[in-house]
Amino acid sequence: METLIPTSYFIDLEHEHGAHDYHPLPVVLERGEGVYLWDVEGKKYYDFLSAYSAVNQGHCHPRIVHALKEQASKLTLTSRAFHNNKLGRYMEYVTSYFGFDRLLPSNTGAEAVEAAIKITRKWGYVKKGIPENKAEIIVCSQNFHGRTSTIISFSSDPGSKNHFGPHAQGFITIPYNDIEALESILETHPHIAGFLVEPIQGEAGVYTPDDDFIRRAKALCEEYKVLLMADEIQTGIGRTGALLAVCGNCSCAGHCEQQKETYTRPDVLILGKAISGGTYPVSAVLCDAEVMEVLQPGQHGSTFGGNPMACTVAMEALEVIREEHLTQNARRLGKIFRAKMQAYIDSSSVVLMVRGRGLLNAIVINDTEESDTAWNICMKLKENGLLAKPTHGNIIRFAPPLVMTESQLLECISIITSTLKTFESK
Ligand code: IF1
Repeated sequence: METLIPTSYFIDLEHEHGAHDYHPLPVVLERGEGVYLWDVEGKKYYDFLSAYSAVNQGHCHPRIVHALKEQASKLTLTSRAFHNNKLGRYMEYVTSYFGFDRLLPSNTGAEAVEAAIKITRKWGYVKKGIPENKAEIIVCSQNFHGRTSTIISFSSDPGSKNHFGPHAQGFITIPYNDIEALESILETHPHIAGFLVEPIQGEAGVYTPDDDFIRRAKALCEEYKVLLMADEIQTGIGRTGALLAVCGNCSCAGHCEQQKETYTRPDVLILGKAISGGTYPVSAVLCDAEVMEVLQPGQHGSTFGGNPMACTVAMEALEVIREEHLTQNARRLGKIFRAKMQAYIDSSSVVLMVRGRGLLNAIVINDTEESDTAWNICMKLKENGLLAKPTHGNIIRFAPPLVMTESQLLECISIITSTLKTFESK
């Protein structure tokens, strides 16, 4: 029998030797399979965070792990100084999968957002005729697009932004879901190159905008010759019950006739997280040739961008989404989840509401942002075998892997509601 090393040992090591840039739940995980995680003491959990929607295909999906192992034993990295036999196929596969001409490969989500900002600015100068260094990009308050210095420059979260200045210029903030504010800025600011937006704001607390927000934003972008930049790093790859959150109500896993009505095609699509099934850092920027061609050799790149491992894993991970109908499963289970939670909320004093789309949902706890009620609920959920974490003080995000079955979901709903009951006022 292997000697069990206690949870505290691992936590203490991190505390003593690492940056304190997170406040994780006190659980130390060592194995994952599908919707399950196991900690170092052998306790089993349902994963209701999916590494912030990176593990849509479930932990250690056998097909993705096999692809990873195969490629790892052949060729992992060449850099872009030379070609490799996976990148071209990957570019063809992913551009066809999402319906765009060109793909820029990168590694983390923030890196892809940064690349999208560079492409959009240069498009503004070269194609729209914006005077050099005058390009502006509109963003939304309560946004989350990553942690790099440029990106936090337009964050509205003091914790993400303060004391990391001087901040980058060229960003204008409007309230989320406010079409009138967007139009007002477009009318009065001639140097706008892009509008960067999350189709659903994940970190802000799973804020779903009005159904026609993205469509109307796209129409305004067309009218004012501005690029619509959709950050689908968290909402993409089936998470919201559609291939992309900008697909609206269509639940197909590709491009179909039905989608034409509900699909709002962005000019710049930013992907990350689940594009690799959570097995390897992979992100991408997709756009049509007219936009991507502003990038010329030597003007962008990265050591690992487009490496054979990333390409191989991502193609398999996307194939799993399609072949296992995970988008459709997320749509169906999401409806069950919100209906069952609403039935509980109708007689709850602890939970104010449930909101979300597909399997990206959140509940709002009836307490202040500063309270630790949501945290305490998550601690109790952990004891009861389910892992979730608050996004802000009083909001708990629920985002299980899309491979979850209905019976597993019903068991999780039972764990969640029975745990919440212990917090109801007597
Ligand atoms: C953290 C949040 C989620 C993202 C969107 C870009 C990125 C993310 C919509 C950057 C990343 C992660 C980052 C991680 C926690 C998590 C997160 F809480 F930070 F905001 F999911 F909501 N666009 N989100 O959600 O991608 O560079 O991380 O690969 O930084 O704490 P990344």
